[in-house]
Amino acid sequence: MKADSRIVEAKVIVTCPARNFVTLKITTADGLHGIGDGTLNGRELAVAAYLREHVVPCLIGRDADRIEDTWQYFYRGAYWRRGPVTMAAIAAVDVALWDLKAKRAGMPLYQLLGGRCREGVTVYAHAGGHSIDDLLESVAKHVELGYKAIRVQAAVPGVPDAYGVGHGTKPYEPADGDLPREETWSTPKYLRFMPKLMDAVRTRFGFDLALLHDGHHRLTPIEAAGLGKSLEEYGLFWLEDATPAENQGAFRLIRQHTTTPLAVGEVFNSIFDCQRLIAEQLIDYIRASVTHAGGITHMRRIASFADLYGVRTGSHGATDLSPVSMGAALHLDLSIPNFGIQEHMPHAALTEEVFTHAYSYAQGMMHPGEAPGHGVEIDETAAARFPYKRSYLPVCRLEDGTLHNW
Ligand code: KDG
Ligand code: MG
Repeated sequence: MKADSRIVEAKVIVTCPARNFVTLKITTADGLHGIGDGTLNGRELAVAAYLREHVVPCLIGRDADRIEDTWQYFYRGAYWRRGPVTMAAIAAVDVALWDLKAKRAGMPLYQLLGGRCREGVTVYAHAGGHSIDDLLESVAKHVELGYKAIRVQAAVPGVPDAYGVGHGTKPYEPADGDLPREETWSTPKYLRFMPKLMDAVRTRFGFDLALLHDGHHRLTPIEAAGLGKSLEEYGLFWLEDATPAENQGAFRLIRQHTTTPLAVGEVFNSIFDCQRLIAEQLIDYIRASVTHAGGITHMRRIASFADLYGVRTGSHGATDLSPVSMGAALHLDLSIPNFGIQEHMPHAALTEEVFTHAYSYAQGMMHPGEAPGHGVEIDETAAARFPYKRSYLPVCRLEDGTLHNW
């Protein structure tokens, strides 16, 4: 069949198999298709409408092979640049086009991106517990599964809702409210508890295991500096999102006080969100993701820029990024020189009924597989069985009722 890469259809699929996902499926005149993820947790329908109302009409008739030009068309051409909704929509288009191009070439995406730089993608898992003992059991389970890097989070004594701990026996899933649930937080209690937690984990598991921790934006810069300092002896792989990063200069203060490696960026949507953080070497890992930072095209730019300054990638990979995002991320991770680590939070069984994938996990590493494209497909009939369900992330308040960063 003669290749004809004109786009004839672009469909937005919203589905909720265990949680909400927004998928864009682009089909070309010669019958090939590619899919991209545009999921923005708690704001899914904003991206779906942006795609349907403003992007899809411009896609029809365009040449799917012109990936960079299409990226520029929707970024530069729209006049209104950046922002999570815009950049997730651009990402959905971009990843679908890379998927299409790799399928057309008959090769896995990582080959098109330059080939592999390593044997596989080292991933970190999430361990969490309602107490330190509970957390240690969760770490032990993940060690048994072969993980060499583990994020540790536990309930903080006296704090009803610490970040990263599931409710009851349910797996951790924060977007659980028809309206935002309100959580309560105490920074002093958390700061007193953290060295005890790390000490318990190191005492039981030694220093070979890479340990990560997510502060989830709850600290001021000076509090974050203190935490980094108090955890230095435990040799963390990284301390994540220690303080909000709208003010990139805030990280200078943390850096001046501690050698604990710093990771930030899961909420970033543009290279300009991390320009200063990277150029001034204020962080060690950039956590931007393919879905929230403009797709493979923009993530490659961020990674190349980071490489100039010795900053490595550590992409966000929570379950609110669809398997399409995970597939695309793994191809990127495999193909760039300055890959650091990839987050791996396995999707629910229901999610995997809708999304099939070529990627796999074994012994602490993932591989994107050898299927042409990014290797992830959506079963539209299965997707239709799970209609959208409004779900919000929680909001967070301090003990005196002040609204805080969740
Ligand atoms: O949408 C919010 C989640 O993706 C976020 O809370 C997960 O912080 C997170 C992480 O590091 O995976
Ligand atoms: Mg995080």
